[in-house]
Amino acid sequence: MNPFRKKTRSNEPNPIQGIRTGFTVDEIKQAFLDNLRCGMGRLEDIATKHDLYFALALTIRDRVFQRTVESIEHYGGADARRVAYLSAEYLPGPHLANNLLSLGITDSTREALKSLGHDLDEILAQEEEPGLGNGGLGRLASCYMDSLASVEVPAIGYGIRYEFGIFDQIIRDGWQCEITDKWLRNGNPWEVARPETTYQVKFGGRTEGITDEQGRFRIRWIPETEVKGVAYDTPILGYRVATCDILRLWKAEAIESFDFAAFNHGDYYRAVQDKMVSENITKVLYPNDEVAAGKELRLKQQFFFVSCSLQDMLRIHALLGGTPKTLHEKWAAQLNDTHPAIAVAELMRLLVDEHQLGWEEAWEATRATFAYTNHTLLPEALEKWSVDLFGKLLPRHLEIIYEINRRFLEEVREKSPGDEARLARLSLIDENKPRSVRMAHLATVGSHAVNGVARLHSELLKETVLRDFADLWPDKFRNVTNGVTPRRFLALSNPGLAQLITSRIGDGWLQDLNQLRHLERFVDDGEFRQQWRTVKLANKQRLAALIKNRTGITVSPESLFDVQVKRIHEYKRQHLAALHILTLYLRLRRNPNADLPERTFIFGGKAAPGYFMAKRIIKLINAIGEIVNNDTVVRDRLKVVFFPDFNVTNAQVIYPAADLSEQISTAGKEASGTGNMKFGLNGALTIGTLDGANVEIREEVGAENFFLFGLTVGEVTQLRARGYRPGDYYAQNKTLREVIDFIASGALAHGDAELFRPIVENLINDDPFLLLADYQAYIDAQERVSTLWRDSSGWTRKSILNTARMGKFSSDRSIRDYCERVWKIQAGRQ
Ligand code: NBG
Repeated sequence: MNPFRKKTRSNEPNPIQGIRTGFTVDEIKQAFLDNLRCGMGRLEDIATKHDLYFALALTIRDRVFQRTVESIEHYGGADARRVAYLSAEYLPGPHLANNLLSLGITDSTREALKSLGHDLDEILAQEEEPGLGNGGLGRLASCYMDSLASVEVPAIGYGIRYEFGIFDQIIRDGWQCEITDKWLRNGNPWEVARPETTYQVKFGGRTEGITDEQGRFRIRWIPETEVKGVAYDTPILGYRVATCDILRLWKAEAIESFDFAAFNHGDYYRAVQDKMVSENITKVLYPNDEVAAGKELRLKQQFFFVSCSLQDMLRIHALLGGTPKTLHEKWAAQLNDTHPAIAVAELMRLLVDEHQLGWEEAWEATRATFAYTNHTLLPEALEKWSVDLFGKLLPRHLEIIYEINRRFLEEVREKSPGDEARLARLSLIDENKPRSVRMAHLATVGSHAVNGVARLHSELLKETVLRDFADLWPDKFRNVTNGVTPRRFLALSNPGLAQLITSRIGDGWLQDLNQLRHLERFVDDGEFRQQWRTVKLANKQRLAALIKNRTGITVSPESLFDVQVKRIHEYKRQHLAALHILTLYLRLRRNPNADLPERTFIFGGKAAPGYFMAKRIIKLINAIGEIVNNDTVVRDRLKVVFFPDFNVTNAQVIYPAADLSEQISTAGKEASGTGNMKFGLNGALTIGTLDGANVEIREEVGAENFFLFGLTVGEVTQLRARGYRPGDYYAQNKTLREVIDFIASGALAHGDAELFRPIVENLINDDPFLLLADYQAYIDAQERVSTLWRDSSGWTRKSILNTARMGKFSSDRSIRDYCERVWKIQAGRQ
């Protein structure tokens, strides 16, 4: 019997009313008071901000869980295939405001609280966001969870419940300092522990061949250690629909009984040590963005969460009446980059070793279950694990990978006999010392579909990193351009603009972002333009206040807000923007009357703690800020701000305030970018290269509404082939030379010429990301920005058009694309 199946079915999203789950002002008010007393044990008069936040979170959680249960009942009965999104990272942002929005009770909640003398916004500000990811990849996973629920696809997002997420960044003396992220310190009202939904995960040891009771030869894995994974569920509500999906994160715990022997012998410490070692697995997120860590603990994390998730999927499948062989009929599992790629070998192990399937049928089910999304072409991010480490930690999986490889290369040999070079390129094992397992190859071979995250990236993927695979299986490759959720990144972040838009075209855009096109009717409406500018100005005032609060710097909301927020990476070229600022600075120093519009440069982003150049780029930006912001000649014309601790919460204030969006990576390096979409949605104009999704953004908004500059991918390749000599650009471009000499002089470092020497020498002698080659084109494009900025209504017109034409970049569209092109699932309730 299917335990999920509902006896009676109601399509009413919220059939239960009353104080526990009702939506009226009075019901919310009473529930909040009840939770303060019965949930928190607090008298209202002495309740702290945290008490108020928690009581409200519990109140809203009841209303969310009401839908969770309804959803489980509904989809338990449906024959629908469900999605398992496997991702080592998630960046959901604060939950409370988003849940209010999804339920449609923001206003009634505000009113309920107001009647009690409390301010909703103050309470919302209490929430600490789960920083369980590094950057774009983790945030994309959360946008996709939001959209899966909103377009009504049953799904579980599987991941890791890191006790410490991405570090908090503070800036001290211009340098980044990392502070441990204790996000769970005040408790987390949004998760429910499921102490009975647990799985055992094995590590290390050895394998042996045995003959089972039926006389069949089998492999048994005798592990060295075992840990337990415990499920923690967070409900992810769809916007204004009955569907509620689940984010299921695994926490590692010791298997209590495991070291009983030590305990019994009085070695209490050893027994406890075992517990500590087990729990270490989910202790902390690796803070590297796009760099493979290569650490044993990281491989443990990957295997740990994948093994728990697959065991969970098989259990749910069995509950629904399925057999292991038909897993793919009920589950579509998406590998978010190669971090969960070990799933291919683990599912094979579970099917063959534990469920006694034959190799062929297991392989068929495995391939039909998985699809793989590649998120980067950067060589340093392509995961490889040394065969030694792999064999030590996962001896059975290494055997399975060898067997997958043997059969795969056999197939290749048949198609291209004698082509040994091709075999070596395709192999799952890189034979160069130290021998290693290529995770992207494992993911590609073990999946029925492989996609990149923007059109250009998907093309380059087929031409470079996975070229031989694309030759072999052209039909396996497709593109799904990334998207972002308009709920969080427009409705929640920018309520002023959301209201203005809705006042003109209704609120259908929240579920169908293409409806923003209707705004085009108003581009020449003077009143509308004025309202558009008023909203932007208010958003800039809000950000200016936050900047003042966080950095002490005063910026003018009237100035052009020129913003670059993203992880700090050389390929993203924050230092190219720095060269531009210094160009303007030196120009103004020479000619204080130069006609330059007032600009505020705002940077934000974390650097991996071990990334030397990235950390020095942060210092450079802060050093420029110190000079520029304190220079009496220049400081009312230019301001430079490094906004500390860029995260989802801060992003929600920054994107709506931007006039100009900096998307200036070296062509071919940024797989997609998603910040570019969030800026555009909030009416910023983009200055950018033909890279990632910029290409499609420009296509959508129109070339005349986008500031394009720089070498194309083809030109980059040609330039490198000819032999790139950055020194020539330095020698030939006087302004560029002055800027670089200025940095080299030590003028930004109180005379210390050493501080930025690594950056200067890197640029002049090597410049792997072609800053010097793109410098002049960038400066010229920035001139065009300044010219347009002086024409305020011309700028506003383009700003409106940018927002109006961002429909394609909704993550709802991306999820529908995945449903159609990859998962073969129909969105929407049947
Ligand atoms: C990042 C890319 C971005 C892209 C996000 C989401 C990794 C490995 N890749 O360009 O650099 O937008 O993924 O797809 O983090």
